[in-house]
Amino acid sequence: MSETTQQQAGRLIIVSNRLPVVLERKDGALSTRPGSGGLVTALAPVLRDRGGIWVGWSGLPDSEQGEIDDALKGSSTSAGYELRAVPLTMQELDEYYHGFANEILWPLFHDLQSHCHFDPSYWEAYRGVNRKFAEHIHTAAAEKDFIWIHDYHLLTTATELRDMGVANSLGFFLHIPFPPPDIFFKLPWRFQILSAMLAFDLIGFQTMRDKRNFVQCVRMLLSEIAVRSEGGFHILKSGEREVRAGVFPISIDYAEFEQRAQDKEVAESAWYIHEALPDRQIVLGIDRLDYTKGIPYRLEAFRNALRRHPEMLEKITLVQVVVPSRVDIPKYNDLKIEIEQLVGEINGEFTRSGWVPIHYIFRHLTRGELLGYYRTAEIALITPIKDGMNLVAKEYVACNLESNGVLILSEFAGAVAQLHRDALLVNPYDIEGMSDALYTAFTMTYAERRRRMHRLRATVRRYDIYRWVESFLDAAVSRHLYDFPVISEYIPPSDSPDIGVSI
Ligand code: GDG
Repeated sequence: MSETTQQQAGRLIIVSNRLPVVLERKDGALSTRPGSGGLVTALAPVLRDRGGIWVGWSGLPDSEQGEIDDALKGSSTSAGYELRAVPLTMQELDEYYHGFANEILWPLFHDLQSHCHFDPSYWEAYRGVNRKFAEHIHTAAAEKDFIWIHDYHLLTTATELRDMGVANSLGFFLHIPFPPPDIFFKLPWRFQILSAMLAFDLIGFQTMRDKRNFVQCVRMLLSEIAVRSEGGFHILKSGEREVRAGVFPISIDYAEFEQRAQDKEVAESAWYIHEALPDRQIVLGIDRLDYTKGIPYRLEAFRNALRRHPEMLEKITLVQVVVPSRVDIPKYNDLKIEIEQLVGEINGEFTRSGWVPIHYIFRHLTRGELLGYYRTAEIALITPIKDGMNLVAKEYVACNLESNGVLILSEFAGAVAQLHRDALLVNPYDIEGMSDALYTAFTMTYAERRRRMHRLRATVRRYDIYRWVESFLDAAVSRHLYDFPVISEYIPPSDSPDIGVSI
């Protein structure tokens, strides 16, 4: 963080749906272990240095608050910042989290309105839980603290805070896409959500596309708001209040991934994977079980490539890891059945003695295993139908120490805005196009792979998670207009996507 920012700032209060620790009950007693992930890694040093609090749900519904607070005390001390739990009942969890957040906002913001379940009771619960979060923040915050709220679960928290008289500077970052007006307007509570968002002071999006969609929605739905653009931001003015909207593409701790990829454990795991799958290229897909990740289309594309390019038979294996997620929601279980059926069909059609085309893994990998796959795979096939950013793409690049990998990336992942020059881009609905990209990757020369991967690695190294945190905080606290590299919007080419190999 810049010196000016540090001088002007109070503490930092981070708010997210979940706390960055995992609470577990063993033999009746609660224990905690640190959570993982780039966000915690990047924010922890800032929280420690500057002093701060992380507010979020503990992960255990219907728990006794005193017991949770006691369990969190130890973690707060070892983390060097305070953890404060917002208690949620099972009913709140069902209606606010599974319901409004994951059966309405998640599908709608990923352009899948047909997956939405617009149950009015979900809205009441969402408002109620956002109010509850606001009450806990209100109790925790002092006058000069900067409050940074994360993600779609908490879109209406700022307006609740303002209603309670909280005048602190409030930042918000949306990790998922923001949809265009014709989709956003399907939301029965579109007016309330959009107006509530204007109670923040700074709103960060992953891409220019998301920011543009948001600004268009404001222009069309809230015509009394004056909008101007200045120094990379859109500034939305309502009376005396100004809200700034900017673009801050999230990233990873590049140095940590690169370092960890060299560990003995990872090297061994990579060696075992190659031993088990000798003389062939490994194509890697890693996704949470989610319909936005485009897994069935990807499997169809792999089948199409095997049918059209017999020289790939026995020379390529797709390792598809699906990490269990939201399995209580029926749509997710349907997706699991669909994936497993397709894997069965494809393996049934092509398997030969000694070669199974798809290795399907349905479980959470350890970090060592995950990095082992990143290091080993010659091709990463990342084809979400829509994705805020997609960190798997960046992690693969950081772990590709030999610079021999090819990144095949969806045009609709946020990461495309930064990686489009050197990845092979695909439309995730275009089965033949993805199959062509697979063949292009399969036959790409080492020199070409190296050239592309070098540039990809340089980009991810330069714009890492630390730069992301710093840019957002600098913009929010010192009201710098913009210090993130200006990122152009990715617009698909008018002919077919560039999957050709440049000379
Ligand atoms: C949301 C937005 C945005 C995955 N499998 C395993 C595992 N992972 C880790 C990866 C990566 C993370 O999970 C997945 O991050 P993504 O960005 O790909 O996707 P979402 O979970 O949907 O995240 C997304 C992100 O927020 C950040 O703003 O990019 O667009 O949807 O870090 O490494 N980790 C381990 N085992 C696994 O099996 N250990």
